[in-house]
Amino acid sequence: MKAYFISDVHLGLGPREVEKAKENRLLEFLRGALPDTEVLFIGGDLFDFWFDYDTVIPRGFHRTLAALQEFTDAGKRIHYLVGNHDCWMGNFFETEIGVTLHREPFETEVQGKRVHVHHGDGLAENDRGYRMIKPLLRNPFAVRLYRWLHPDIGVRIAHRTSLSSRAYTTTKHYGEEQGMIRYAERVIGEGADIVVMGHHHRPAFMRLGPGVYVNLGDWITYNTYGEMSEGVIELKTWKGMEDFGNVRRT
Ligand SMILES: [Mn+2]
Repeated sequence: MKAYFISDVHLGLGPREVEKAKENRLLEFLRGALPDTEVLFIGGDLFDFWFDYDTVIPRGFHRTLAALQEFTDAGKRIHYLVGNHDCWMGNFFETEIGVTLHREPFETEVQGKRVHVHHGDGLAENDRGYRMIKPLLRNPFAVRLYRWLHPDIGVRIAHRTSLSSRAYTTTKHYGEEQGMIRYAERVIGEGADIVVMGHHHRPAFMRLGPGVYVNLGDWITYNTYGEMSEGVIELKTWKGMEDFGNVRRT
């Protein structure tokens, strides 16, 4: 049985046709992985924006939601760590789909290894601005206020904000990967075996002392995923997509 890891699919990011094609790739991956999955990890930003109301969920992603449901229906666990784009999640994924939702980085044991999962946001040394904004974005009062907007209006605003937040973060990429590696070194020093992140949208696989740092890349450009079996993690490129030079296997 295997553990699979994906991150940064950003469903809903682009034009309809691009998103449909991306979701098709993701669904094919998920359906292929399902039979031998023991646990599926989602490292954040599965959606470019997500907000669930008490009675309403966003349209456009029902096929992905159903595919995830198939995992939990089959008794497979899903660990979903929210990213900076899907951090306004309510309880839909927990109560309806049955995923284990994490709002903070977490560590869990998989196949006898300590796996540490962090989305990767807020680790850049020079990103003090984002670190100040982050608690505000997650402020429960702001979320409650937002809930009162009509979904058609709220989602439109969020999409615009999400785009500007991306423009902001892409200009702030300096030092981001160094910050991630430094963080990975620290938690490996504290006993983690495998540190998994996303957010950077660039796949990476690095041995750091006794541990491994894996950046899962994204499903916008790279279509990369982690596959762990018998305690060994590999970073792979989804079939049919070009292999990238820095995607390595152990
Ligand atoms: Mn992100």
